[in-house]
Amino acid sequence: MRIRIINANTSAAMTDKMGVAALNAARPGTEIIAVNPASGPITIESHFDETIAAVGVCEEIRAGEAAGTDAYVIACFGDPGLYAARELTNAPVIGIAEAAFHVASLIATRFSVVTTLSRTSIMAERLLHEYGMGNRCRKVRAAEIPVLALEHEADASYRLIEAECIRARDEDQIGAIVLGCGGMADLATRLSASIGLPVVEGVAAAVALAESLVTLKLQTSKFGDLAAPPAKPFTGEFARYSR
Ligand code: 5HY
Repeated sequence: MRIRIINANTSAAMTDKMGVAALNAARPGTEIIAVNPASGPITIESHFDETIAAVGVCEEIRAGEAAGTDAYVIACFGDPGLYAARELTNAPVIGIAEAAFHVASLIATRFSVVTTLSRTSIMAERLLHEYGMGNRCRKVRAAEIPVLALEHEADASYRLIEAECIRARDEDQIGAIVLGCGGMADLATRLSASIGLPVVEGVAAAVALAESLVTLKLQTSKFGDLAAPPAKPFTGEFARYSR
């Protein structure tokens, strides 16, 4: 089966890292195609970034449809464009935040999220409520590092994330930690060994769930709101979406 991992930001180094994490999680024989939009924010650290990035995610779904794809993963922790993406394909589409929350809830009664910036914590909190996972999460914590620091200052970033994970373990009465950024895809094993708790990373969780849905022959429901969007004219820059 062929799974398209869509990093919603345009940092190619982060896309490559997610591709490796996805391949490590995938079953033998699963083909992983890791991509990012051609245009958009280099990182997603605001509501504005997220809104612009969602258009790029939709473009990558369209490209994936043309190439043939069995399942999609939206690899950004705000799950930008998730519902729009589901309208554009019959294949399953899984966001890394929703995958990580669900997987963590299967191995622990309560978990905490460790993300990059306090500013983006609100996105994880909003998704927890939207997905009905609010009562499973004790706390969304921020290590206070910009997303690009995960690439450029990897060692210092790791130490800050590890320190926040230790605080979560010691203060939150949790059984697991969810990493709240796609750029942390390479850190789960090392962190888990260091802090002694299961650490759930969304790219791997989403790949495993995507493979399961394909195996179960379950596709996105086209009954109701996830049916293809109604055909209509689009104007200006978005005229290419006219049908
Ligand atoms: C992410 N931003 O997963 C997010 C999440 C975050 O560029 N990729 C981004 O808040 O760090």
